[in-house]
Amino acid sequence: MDIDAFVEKIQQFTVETPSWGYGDSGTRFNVFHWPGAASNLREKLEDAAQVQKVTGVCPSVAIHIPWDKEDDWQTVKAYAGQLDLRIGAVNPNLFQDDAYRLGSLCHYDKHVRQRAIEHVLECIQIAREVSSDVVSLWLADGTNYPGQDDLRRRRHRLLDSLQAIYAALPAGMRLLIEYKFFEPSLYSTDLPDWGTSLQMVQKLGPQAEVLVDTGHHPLGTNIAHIVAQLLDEGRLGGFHFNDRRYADDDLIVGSQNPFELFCIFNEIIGAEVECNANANRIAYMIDQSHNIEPKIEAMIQSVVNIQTAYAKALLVDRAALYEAQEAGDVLGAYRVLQAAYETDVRPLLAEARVRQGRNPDPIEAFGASGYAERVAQQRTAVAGASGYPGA
Ligand code: RM4
Ligand code: MN
Ligand code: MN
Repeated sequence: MDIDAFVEKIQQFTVETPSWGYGDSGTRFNVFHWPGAASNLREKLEDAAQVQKVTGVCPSVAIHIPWDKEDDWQTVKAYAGQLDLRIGAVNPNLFQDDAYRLGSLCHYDKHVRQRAIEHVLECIQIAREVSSDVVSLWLADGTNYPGQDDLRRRRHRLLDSLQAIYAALPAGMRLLIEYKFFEPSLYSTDLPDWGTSLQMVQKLGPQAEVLVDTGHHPLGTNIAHIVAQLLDEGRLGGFHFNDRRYADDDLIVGSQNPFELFCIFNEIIGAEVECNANANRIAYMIDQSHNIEPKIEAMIQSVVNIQTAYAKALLVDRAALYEAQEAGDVLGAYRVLQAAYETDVRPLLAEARVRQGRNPDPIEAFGASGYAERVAQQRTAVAGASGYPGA
């Protein structure tokens, strides 16, 4: 690949940042206030605009309802536009309500299920109003004890609820269904893995796809393999990128296992060069929460780490890889990947930024802008303003 083509690919590859990554968040034990952390959607969008300014590849922001709920979505849409942003995925919240103690879409009580369905329908309406084409769904549903509820009946309720939601999707809007193997439920989770999500989306129809959150698997799971299978089924809707060491740690993307991220992109680019149609409509989103690190810088660092993994995967010599694979040359094939992974792509990424008139180092550019100090002075902490769990 020549440098112009490479730079163009880097510039076209976009990543969505989450509104909730800009607000205060916490652990199970405390929510730590960060000086200047955004406390409303307007401020979150302003912060996201800084990330876009220094990276040039983050033009959209995912929102979470009701954390980001506003009365006038046209004004929100216009404000995002003024900041050179648009609203991306709309995330319903089916976990922070006392009614959902025993579940939402899978609850035994049809009134609770109906309430949850209506909330998602409201999110579909919001997505229409802000011209977003993605609604992404994560459920906290599950059980804690054997026998607590009938697992097959829960599955039937889940499918019924999802069908009611799917029926309300306008043309062109996608419903992304996220899975997570445990937490908050500890005995069974209604959408625990990619297989369950895939079965649900296949039953629903072509506008439903699977969302892979990289922090939502048992330790040791090969996520790149899951990605390959979803691509092959044409059902890989998007990602929630973050990194983890133990559970759903929501750490800076690529900070713990950058090689895993590279292997994921290797599957995607491998599919893309073979003209897999799914590979070109993946929603790349970050889902991370910062407790001890500066939020905007952490978001920029994640974007840079994603770009790095993507760039390295672009450099894989596909012909050599194919040849080695077809010859059963195990070490040769591995060395093709290793050669790409060990390439220092920082000068190439810097070149892509410079060609767009940006600072080659986005973190440095953000630091030099003085924005973090400015908002730390101007913004006052609002108690309970965070939307993040535990907050
Ligand atoms: C979940 C999941 C969802 C996110 C919530 C806050 O673990 O990752 O995507 O919206 O956390
Ligand atoms: Mn997620
Ligand atoms: Mn999560």
